This record gives sequence, structure tokens and C-alpha cells, in this order.
Amino acid sequence: MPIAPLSWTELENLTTTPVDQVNGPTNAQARLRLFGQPESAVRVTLYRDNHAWCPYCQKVWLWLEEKQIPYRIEKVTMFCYGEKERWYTRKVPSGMLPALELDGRMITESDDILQALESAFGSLGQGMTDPAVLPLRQLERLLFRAWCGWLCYPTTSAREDQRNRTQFVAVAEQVEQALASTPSPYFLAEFGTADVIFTPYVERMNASLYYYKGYSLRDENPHLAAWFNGMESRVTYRGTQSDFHTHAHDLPPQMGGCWANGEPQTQQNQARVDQGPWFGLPDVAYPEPETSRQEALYRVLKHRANIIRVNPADDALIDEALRCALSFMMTGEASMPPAGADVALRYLRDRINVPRDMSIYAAKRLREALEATAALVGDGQGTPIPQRHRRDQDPALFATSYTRSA
Ligand SMILES: N[C@@H](CCC(=O)N[C@@H](CS)C(=O)NCC(=O)O)C(=O)O
Repeated sequence: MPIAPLSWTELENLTTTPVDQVNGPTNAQARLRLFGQPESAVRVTLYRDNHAWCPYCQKVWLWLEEKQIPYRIEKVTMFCYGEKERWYTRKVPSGMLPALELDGRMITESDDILQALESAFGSLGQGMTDPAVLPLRQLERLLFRAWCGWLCYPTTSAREDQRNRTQFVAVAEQVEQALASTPSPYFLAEFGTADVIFTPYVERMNASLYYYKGYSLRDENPHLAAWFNGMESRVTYRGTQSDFHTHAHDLPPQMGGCWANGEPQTQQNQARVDQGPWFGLPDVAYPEPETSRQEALYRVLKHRANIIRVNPADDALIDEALRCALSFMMTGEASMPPAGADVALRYLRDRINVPRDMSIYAAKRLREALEATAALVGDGQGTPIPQRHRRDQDPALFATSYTRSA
């Protein structure tokens, strides 16, 4: 029998001490990373996107985390999410990300940034200009182009889509061979720069081809599967890792469109990524941490005032509906939400961004609870996610954060 939802205070009492963002594991929320060193050791500021989504930023971010270089993080809005900050365009007139300040010197272009970091701090495994790394960097660009050729152009026939798929699969096979030629799951004998360079787009390929083309990069390619598993054994990668839902809906405005091929497998995959079940998708394979529900709860509580304010539903309605979903997530007991909660909860379900808001398993738990609670009242869906921009996610809407009550 449905029970009354917990109050906000009762929910707050279920939270535990959050992880240390500054010295703890890699996370998207930190503004300062010290790795146990004093703040005076900081020589680097990374300017990266507010959404923790930009692939070139992820490359630099992962490198800094792997090398444990103390750094500050300044977050900037990407054009398709909202207004670019003036303080940033004064520093970088193009507004492009990432940028990095090293000992007061501004550097743009992710490859130049990595080279400058190598000069200052030494390379991560085999470095950017190592003769073994250079051909792998070229292979990464080849794979990137084959992916764009398949995903980002409309086709007029199934045959054309098939041809683009064949071209992509041929390059993926080259990647398989490169991975097969090393004794480790990584691109070279030891983890290093080459893996960091492949990470952002291979992650986006895995998500987007699953969602728009019905093709699972991770399931179809055993060496890439082993590489993903190797990456997921690293706490650094886990902290930067996104999920299928986030990528599927953040890529179209960035890439100028992603084209679904309409095949039955694609339609099935789209339904699964959008409506669940989210557990078991090939976007993650390491075991779920015990803290995933706690993390999701903590993150919602921290931002609940804004989450409620930006939801198109009436504040009182989403307040109660959200407490029902969170109570279910934490206790396993269903609470009946008010009429209209289906639309309100699914609006939020569709806008959980990984890793910006929380890590991959926390997001799955939260989406699951929102969907299960929404389904108690109806099958209404939230406002569709825009495809040409993501101003529904404008960071300005979330500028002030909730402070925990005494
Ligand atoms: N070649 C550049 C590419 C950087 C790039 O394309 N950045 C995009 C985001 S992925 C950007 O800043 N676009 C402007 C914006 O979206 O605000 C690099 O390697 O750093």
C-alpha cells in the first residue's frame, strides 16, 4: 500500500557525509583539486564547460586527474546552453573551450594544452610526440571522421546508411587491431596519453551509435570492450564518464544534428535509453557502488530549490512528486504522487546530466525512481528535449543553490 512521502527534513536525515571534492575521487563538481597538496602548489587553471560535457575538455581533465596535478576549475557556458560569460571572452575572444592557464600563461587548443602540460610536468606514459603515440593520434582522427560521416549527415536510403556503417566498421577494425597488438587492455603496453586522447570520442561514439544507429560499439568489438573495462577500472575515468542518455541528447546541437536510421534495433535502443530500464545498458560495466542512491539523494537535495523552480509544473506539485520519488528510491516503498506528477517527474528524468549532476549509477537510480513514480499516475511525457540548443539547461537557471536547513 502506498505510504505518505518523506518530508525534506526526513530525506535530509538519510544523507551521509558527501565525498571530499577537493582531495577525494575525480568528480565534476569540484572547483579546486589538490590531491593532498597545499593550495600554494596550484599552477594550473582549467577553463572547461559548465556541463562537464565538452570532449576536448574531458581530454585535458582526465590528463590532469591521472597526473594528480593540483588545479583550479573555472566553468564556462557553451554557446548552445546559454550566454557565454563576458569575463571569459575577454580572456579567450573566440569563447572556445578548453583553455588552460599555466603559471599565468593562457593556452588554447587541447593538443597544445597537453603538450604544454607535458613540458611542465612530464608526460603521462608515452607522450604526445612519442613515435608510438603519433600514429594512434592519427587513427583517433580517422575514427572520428568515419563516425561523423555516419552519424551527422542525413541519408536518402538504407543502402547509403549501410555504406557509412561499413566505412565506420572498417576503421573500428583498425582500432581493434591496434588494441590487440598490446599486452594490456590499453593502446600501448601501459596506460597513457593515447588512451586519454581516444576516450572522449569513443565514449560519445558508443552512446550515439547505440541510440541513432542501433549499433553497440562496446558489444561488437571485443578489444574496445576490454579497453572500456580497463578505463572503468580507473577512478579518474569513472569521475569524468558520461552515460548514453546525456550524450544522445547533448550531441545533436553540438554536432549540427544526429540522424537516426529508423531500424527496429535503433527504435528499441532509443526507447530503452529514454524510458529505461537503464541498468544493463552497455554504457557502463563496472559494478554499481553501494553509495549510488545516497549520491543521487544528496545531489537532488543540494539543488532542490532550483530543480523545483525550473520544472514547468506548479511548485507544490513537483515538490510533493519529487519527495515521493526520492522516498521510493531510498526506502523501496511507493508513495502515490499527485495528478500531473507524470509529466513533471519525466521532465526531470530527461534532464539528469552525467557527470555534471551525479555519477552514472546515481543517475540510473534517480531516473528509475522518477519513472516508477511517474508511472503510478500516468504516461504523460515532459516537454520534449530541444535538438537545436539546450537552453533548457542554461546554467544561469541554476545559479543559486539550495542551502541545507538547520
Ligand atoms: N580544436 C579545439 C576544439 C575545441 C572545441 O571544438 N570546443 C568546443 C566545445 S566541444 C567549443 O568550445 N565550442 C564553443 C561553445 O560551444 O561554446 C581543441 O582541440 O581544443
